[in-house]
Amino acid sequence: MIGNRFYYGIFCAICGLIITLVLMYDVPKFSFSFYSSKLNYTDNSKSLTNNRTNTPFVSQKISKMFFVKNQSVSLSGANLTHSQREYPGNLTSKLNETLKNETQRKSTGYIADRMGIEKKVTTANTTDIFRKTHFMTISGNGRLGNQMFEFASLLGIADMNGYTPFVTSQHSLNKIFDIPQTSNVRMENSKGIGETFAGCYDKHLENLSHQFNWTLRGYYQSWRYFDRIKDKVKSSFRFKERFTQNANSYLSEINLSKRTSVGVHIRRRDMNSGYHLARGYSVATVEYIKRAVDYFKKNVVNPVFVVVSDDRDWAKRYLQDKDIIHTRRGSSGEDMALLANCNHSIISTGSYGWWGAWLAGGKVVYFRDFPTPGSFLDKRYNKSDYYPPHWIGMV
Ligand SMILES: *[C@@H]1O[C@H](CO)[C@@H](O)[C@H](O)[C@H]1NC(C)=O
Ligand SMILES: *[C@@H]1O[C@H](CO)[C@@H](O)[C@H](O)[C@H]1NC(C)=O
Ligand SMILES: *[C@@H]1O[C@H](CO)[C@@H](O)[C@H](O)[C@H]1NC(C)=O
Ligand SMILES: *[C@@H]1O[C@H](CO)[C@@H](O)[C@H](O)[C@H]1NC(C)=O
Ligand SMILES: *[C@@H]1O[C@H](CO)[C@@H](O)[C@H](O)[C@H]1NC(C)=O
Ligand SMILES: *[C@@H]1O[C@H](CO)[C@@H](O)[C@H](O)[C@H]1NC(C)=O
Ligand SMILES: *[C@@H]1O[C@H](CO)[C@@H](O)[C@H](O)[C@H]1NC(C)=O
Ligand SMILES: *[C@@H]1O[C@H](CO)[C@@H](O)[C@H](O)[C@H]1NC(C)=O
Ligand SMILES: *[C@@H]1O[C@H](CO)[C@@H](O)[C@H](O)[C@H]1NC(C)=O
Ligand SMILES: *[C@@H]1O[C@H](CO)[C@@H](O)[C@H](O)[C@H]1NC(C)=O
Ligand SMILES: *[C@@H]1O[C@H](CO)[C@@H](O)[C@H](O)[C@H]1NC(C)=O
Ligand SMILES: CC(=O)N[C@H]1CO[C@H](CO)[C@@H](O)[C@@H]1O
Repeated sequence: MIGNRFYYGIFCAICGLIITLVLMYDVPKFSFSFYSSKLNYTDNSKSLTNNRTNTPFVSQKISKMFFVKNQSVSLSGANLTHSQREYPGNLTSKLNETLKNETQRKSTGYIADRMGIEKKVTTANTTDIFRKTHFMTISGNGRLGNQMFEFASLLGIADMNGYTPFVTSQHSLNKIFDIPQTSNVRMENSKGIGETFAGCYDKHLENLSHQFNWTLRGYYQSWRYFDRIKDKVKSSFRFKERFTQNANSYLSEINLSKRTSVGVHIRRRDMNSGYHLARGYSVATVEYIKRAVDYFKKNVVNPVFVVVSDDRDWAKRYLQDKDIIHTRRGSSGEDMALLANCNHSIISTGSYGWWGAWLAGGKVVYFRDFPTPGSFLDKRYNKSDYYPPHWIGMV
């Protein structure tokens, strides 16, 4: 009997030890690796969770988020119940809400690799993983000013949706700037998306489905797309060395020391054709430019006006003043760098001047009759979306 009790005791002790070991090892980890091997994921797949008992994970190969069990997943307080498989949409919309809250962003979670080995992480990792599988780019419409709007809005729209924005190294913006978001990533599963109107902020773009990579195919001419990341936009328009050098050497050549420079962009040629005028493009009047010049003479110290125009003869004929300098003709990149280097701006019509003024960053006076009130184009522009509120409209 004593022998039996002894063996029974040893048996219980061994059982207890096994149970303890199993519990210590953490059963869900086991079930995780079981499910994941069944589903045959790639080695770089990662598990993503803020609780050891929940084991959703991302497979980078197929870039979808899966949950291996029917579980209630608590991502910083947002509960989701998952069936066996879950595609990114529902989860990422929760993540989106979650990650935009700074308090929650700091909360911690767990990330597990394929073998179920978990590391404590901040939810920032969730964003990292999302960004590595969700890309957004632009198709590239129009010339420099248009493309700058497209790119700036790309940065903004990507930011709102948690995507990674990029342009290719062949994109024509890269002829003038060294765009930091340059990548030759080949998007799979890319879908094109437009906008309601070129000059109206389109709220739909704040909330794109996370099931696709996106190619933005519109013009997106509104400061509202990128206002909240304007510093990033500004630093992304990094002029190639030679444009900055040209602009600087020109500005020192004309010796503006101790003067406040006001870039004046006058666009006339293409805008002044019957077709364009009929659609609502307009050309700034001499009266408007003189009024804008007067404004700066009254409001800034010792201004000098640096005129960039596609119609220099017109500008020289109508704008004669000791404080007005008519620049030599430069390339679109050189002129943009010059305008961007001025302290303040006067713009006429079109997106090119708009961008010169935006980059310059000082006071801006714009021609309020662009687009022509009541015209076809005017109906497609919401002026309060197009012109930043602190810019000063005049006619
Ligand atoms: C698992 O993946 C490997 C490599 O991708 C593939 O060769 C194999 O057929 C897959 N097995 C199953 C069961 O899907
Ligand atoms: C993880 O889940 C368990 C049970 O569902 C719960 O008791 C625990 O508080 C959770 N831990 C965290 C960090 O959320
Ligand atoms: C999440 O689920 C848990 C358990 O079911 C529950 O106690 C908690 O209140 C839920 N939280 C939210 C925000 O719904
Ligand atoms: C998961 O949950 C759903 C509904 O809650 C249920 O219909 C389904 O059978 C469950 N699946 C598994 C594998 O438990
Ligand atoms: C989100 O969940 C609902 C209900 O579970 C499902 O019908 C829907 O397809 C899911 N959406 C996505 C994008 O996965
Ligand atoms: C993403 O977050 C924004 C702002 O918090 C919200 O308006 C939008 O609906 C969210 N998108 C999704 C898909 O939930
Ligand atoms: C952010 O999350 C914290 C913690 O869940 C919550 O207390 C706070 O109200 C949230 N703030 C906003 C602006 O949603
Ligand atoms: C986006 O493209 C990448 C390839 O660069 C791919 O791995 C990923 O699955 C795609 N994302 C979506 C959401 O389809
Ligand atoms: C975001 O999109 C989803 C699905 O398309 C929709 O259900 C939701 O209402 C949208 N949210 C906003 C804030 O537009
Ligand atoms: C530039 O102009 C200032 C006065 O406007 C003058 O004092 C200075 O000598 C000039 N510099 C050059 C290099 O011409
Ligand atoms: C004008 O711009 C130049 C070059 O960016 C800068 O050095 C100077 O301080 C600015 N002057 C004023 C009055 O803002
Ligand atoms: C697994 C992983 O990528 N963990 C990283 C999560 O983010 C923190 C902070 O950025 C890093 O220290 C971890 O290495």
